[in-house]
Amino acid sequence: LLDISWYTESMRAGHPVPILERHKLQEQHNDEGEAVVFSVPSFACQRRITLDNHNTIITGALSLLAENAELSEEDGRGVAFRRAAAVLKALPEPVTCMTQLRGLPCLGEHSLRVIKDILENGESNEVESMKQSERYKALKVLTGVFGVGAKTADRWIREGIHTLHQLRDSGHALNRAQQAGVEHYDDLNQPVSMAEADAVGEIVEKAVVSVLPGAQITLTGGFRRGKPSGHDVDFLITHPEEGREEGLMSKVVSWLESQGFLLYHKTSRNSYLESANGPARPASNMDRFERCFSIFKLAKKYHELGKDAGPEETKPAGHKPWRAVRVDLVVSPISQFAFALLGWTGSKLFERELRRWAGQEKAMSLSSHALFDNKQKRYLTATSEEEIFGHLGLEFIPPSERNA
Ligand code: DCT
Ligand code: MG
Repeated sequence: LLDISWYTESMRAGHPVPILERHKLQEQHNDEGEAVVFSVPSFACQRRITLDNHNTIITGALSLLAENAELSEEDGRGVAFRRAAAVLKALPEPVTCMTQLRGLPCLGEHSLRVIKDILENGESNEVESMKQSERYKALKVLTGVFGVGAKTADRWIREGIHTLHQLRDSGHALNRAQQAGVEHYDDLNQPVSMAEADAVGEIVEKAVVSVLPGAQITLTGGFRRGKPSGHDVDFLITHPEEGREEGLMSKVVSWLESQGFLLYHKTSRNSYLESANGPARPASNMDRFERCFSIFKLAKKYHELGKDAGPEETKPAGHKPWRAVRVDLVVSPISQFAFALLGWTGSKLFERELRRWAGQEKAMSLSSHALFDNKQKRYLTATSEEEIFGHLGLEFIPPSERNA
């Protein structure tokens, strides 16, 4: 017989219980007769993960370990910690003892040790000392420069460069992206608000309809998932008539540049999902799918002028009437739009897990261009995200619940 008092209690306390979990949770007591043993499906794309998280101390610690692994180019370890964090994010209430975690997927020995430490001592020793380490601090500072990845940062650290001052004094030749990154360092390391994302959206919309009437833009990335802030603003651009989007990116970029909105831009063929999945897109569309990494010059609103960074002001950037904001633009033909939308909405782990699900459970290859059925040897088309989840045999998860 099921005891679901924990469930009604958390509902009463205003904690939404993920729908998918509701019927999958084994509502039971542990030996002490109190806490619930949780149950969570193995793939993050089977879970509904909203932004309200009942285990922020644990997920924060695991995310820091993931970040540190990624910055040290240990991607396997990074993914393992991300997966562990995403399991904790799915729990309907705070964890109080280790027995509640029995049988949960993706919790390796290392993650369990960290969780135990937090439950017993309120924080993780390992994470606290990592945060204080010179190497971690230097990696954060250097990879905080737009255009600097883990490899470059590591090389510089081995040369004794730990700060921006030391980088400047080192005489290293920086590429165009890195120069822009150093120049706009403070702005780019300050989170972008939803209001700023909207302001950028208005500009991009104006650019897009000016150069191609009928073209449409969609806000993707974290803001589409309902995040209140982000490190950049992501947009997907398309046109309802197949083929009309060809050549659109360069026109949009020229318009933005002529109006003085761009501090930096670099356009490339989009390819971030291809390497892991092979040729999961029709070759004929290769040259149509473009991505532009840019830095916008965004005018500050009247009330923001003079106050600059707000209450926690660290380094006043003078009273300049604008700030630099990272913006990613992607153009997709309408035939691939649903795949592009799903691929660019994230989160990164949710996307990774969707692709892993497709490959391991369905013998399909998913990218932000297409879905290929390896058994039927054909592409499965879709005009909506719902259809793609359907092809994959997954319950549809709306963007606000993809915050794995
Ligand atoms: N994406 C992905 N894999 C990558 C890069 C991007 O799946 N290697 C997808 C997932 C999110 C989306 O593109 C946008 O990427 P980001 O802007 O890096 O992520 P975000 O969720 O928007 O995070 P933030 O709010 O910090 O911008
Ligand atoms: Mg983003």
